[in-house]
Amino acid sequence: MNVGGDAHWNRLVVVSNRVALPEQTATGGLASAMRAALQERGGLWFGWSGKIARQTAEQVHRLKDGAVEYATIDLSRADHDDFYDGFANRTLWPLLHYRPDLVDYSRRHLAGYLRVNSVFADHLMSLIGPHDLVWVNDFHLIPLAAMLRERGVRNRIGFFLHTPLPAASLLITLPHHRELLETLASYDLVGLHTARDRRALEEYFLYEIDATMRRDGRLRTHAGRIFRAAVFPIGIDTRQVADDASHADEHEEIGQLRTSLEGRALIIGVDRLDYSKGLAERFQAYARLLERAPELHRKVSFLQIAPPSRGGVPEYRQIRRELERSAGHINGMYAAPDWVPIRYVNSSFPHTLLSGYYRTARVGLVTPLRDGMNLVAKEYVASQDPDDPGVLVLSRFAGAAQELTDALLVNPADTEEVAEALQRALTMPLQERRARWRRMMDVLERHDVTAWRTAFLGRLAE
Ligand code: GDG
Repeated sequence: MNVGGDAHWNRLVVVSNRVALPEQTATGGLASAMRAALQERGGLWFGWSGKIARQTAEQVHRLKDGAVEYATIDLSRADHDDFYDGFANRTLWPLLHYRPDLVDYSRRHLAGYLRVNSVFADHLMSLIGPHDLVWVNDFHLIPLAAMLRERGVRNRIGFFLHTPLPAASLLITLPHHRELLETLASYDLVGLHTARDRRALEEYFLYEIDATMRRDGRLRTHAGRIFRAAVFPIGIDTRQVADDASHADEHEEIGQLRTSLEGRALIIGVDRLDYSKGLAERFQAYARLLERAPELHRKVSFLQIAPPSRGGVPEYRQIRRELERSAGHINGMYAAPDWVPIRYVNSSFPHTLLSGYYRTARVGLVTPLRDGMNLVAKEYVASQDPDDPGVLVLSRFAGAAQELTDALLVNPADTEEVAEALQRALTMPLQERRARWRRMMDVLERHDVTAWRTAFLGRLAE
């Protein structure tokens, strides 16, 4: 492929904390996007193997699959705990999701984060060819380009942040924020999901780092580094999701779900079990709906799929306990011998099944408190039956709300507003559902995941 008309850059090197190896099914949108980009032009995917070993990176595991090569390293227990559970998931994740109250900072975790990034840099150095285009993903690896530059790497290096980026006034609450965030200037291109995130980055560099904005829109730091921040909202494989959903009837499980509903309208939520997803608030809003609309009793069912994640972090264990209590409480209040208001499921399902579940649901309920994008919102829309589509109720604080303006947009903290939106969604006339769905589907067809990675790589190669 000739990205952005520049044939000079040939191989693609993708770096991310986790690598989806060929025999593993690429679960999230990110993994499948990266795999497709690598298959298209050939390249290397480097990252953590997902395994803990006696020592970090004792050896590099290499694997070749057609034009794509995989190189992964193990982490020691201490490095994993400080870097991944520690600084990435207990410091950066809550900070980037506007939760300074949950930020747990320690010098030890920061040191572990920098240590693992520098191990990544040491290994990558010898894997990168002079004409490779390097694409680093996500908040685990912010300082990687700076470390590669220190080691003499002069390739084009791009970075994509999959989370939101909060305002400078919040970013500065992180101890040593400058030491960390200024390293973003070592990339040539920093991609973000929304204009709000880009503004936050620019504001931070202009007012906290004394950078200047050049006439061509790039930022220049006082040290002379020049880089661009730009918006690339990630998309999904729209056609594939729609196709999977239209064949959903072939799966026994979809039939079983339909039968179990006995004609009730289904509301669905699908999220990693994470406090940023607003699940506790969502359960409250559903309870409020049942309270204010007794006529809906026995007529609706809410299915929340929430596969647990990051079990090594205490906040995640706590939210899990809280949700179990809340679901139990709501069912205890409203359930009847023949009706369970909330079906709360802590396991994960293959994508093909998920799209069938989405299609079965009259309402997609996606109410994160903050989300970089939120692919579930997009998958829900793409899975609908064009003749009888469901309604998306979407948080204003998901990046997806910038594009899916025909969803019913809500503030997830406003229980009353979410309950009202649910009620409206459940009673929305077919004509309005179709019109809203068509406009959202147009957006998803135009801006799918292929368009996303082509735009990012094109800009990087420019
Ligand atoms: C981060 C950012 C940003 C969910 N349950 C199952 C399952 N999933 C899949 C969904 C979807 C993906 O995982 C989740 O993506 P999201 O975007 O909703 O959320 P994060 O995991 O937090 O992703 C986010 C994203 O990166 C991309 O930039 O949008 O803002 O936080 O594709 O379908 N997949 C399978 N079984 C499940 O049970 N197979």
